[in-house]
Amino acid sequence: PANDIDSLRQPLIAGSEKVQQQIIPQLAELGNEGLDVLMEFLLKRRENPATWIDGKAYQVLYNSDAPQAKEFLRSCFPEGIVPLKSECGINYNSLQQLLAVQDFQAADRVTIEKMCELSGPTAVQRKWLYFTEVENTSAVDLQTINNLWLVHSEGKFGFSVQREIWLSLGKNWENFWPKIGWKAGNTWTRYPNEFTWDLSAPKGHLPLSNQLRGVRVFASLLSHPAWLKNPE
Ligand code: UYC
Repeated sequence: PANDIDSLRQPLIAGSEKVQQQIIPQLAELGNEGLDVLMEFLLKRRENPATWIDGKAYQVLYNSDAPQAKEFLRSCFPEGIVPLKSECGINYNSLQQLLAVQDFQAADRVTIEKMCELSGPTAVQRKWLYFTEVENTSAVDLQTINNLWLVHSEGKFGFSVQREIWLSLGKNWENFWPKIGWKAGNTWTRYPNEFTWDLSAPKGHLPLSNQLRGVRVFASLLSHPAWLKNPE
């Protein structure tokens, strides 16, 4: 195992994302010494914004029973690897924890709830948003939610991913829906069972945004100035 570890450490640090993606699960299988390499890796990279590669490494540690991994996360990353910044005093720990265990369905529900919380008590009670509320939503908070999704989904899920696809299609909704797996032919994908709640889903499949009341809310979300700034 010592040899295995040494032959994996270097490409983990210096390899392409594709190489790193393959090495992380291999390290996970090597027990405590593999976990040590992943901890060292996360610490080295902590000054930089977390990427989905950091997310993969973090998830291995988060989902490990090893006491050393638990202790490491408790002392170095008690709130995960994405800074949970909020301008509205909102706590994103529950979203972070659900995404860390890849419970995308529960994370999607919490995302809808947090989006309502961001807009205030009337939206919380209503359980859905007006597009004017979305326009006034904090960019910092939207970036936090988005970064959590990105980092814990191999960069596959998140509003900014949906926005890129939407823009690439000239904002054409009818082309957009099938692309992200929300519609097939004339048939909307049925909530919740027909959606794909794992990484085999098409890019941009999650988070969901109920289209029952029209596309204006979603259009506002994808046009929000939050996506013009580089996420920190
Ligand atoms: N649902 O079909 N959706 C719900 C989606 C539509 C409907 C929730 C997404 C089409 C009803 C979420 C799609 C439609 C309810 C989503 C989708 C429809 C409901 C839970 C593909 C019928 C019960 C959160 C675009 C043709 C609630 C919430 C209600 C719920 C998401 C029906 C996350 C992405 C047009 C009847 N659907 N939704 O908002 O309000 O309740 O009656 O988008």
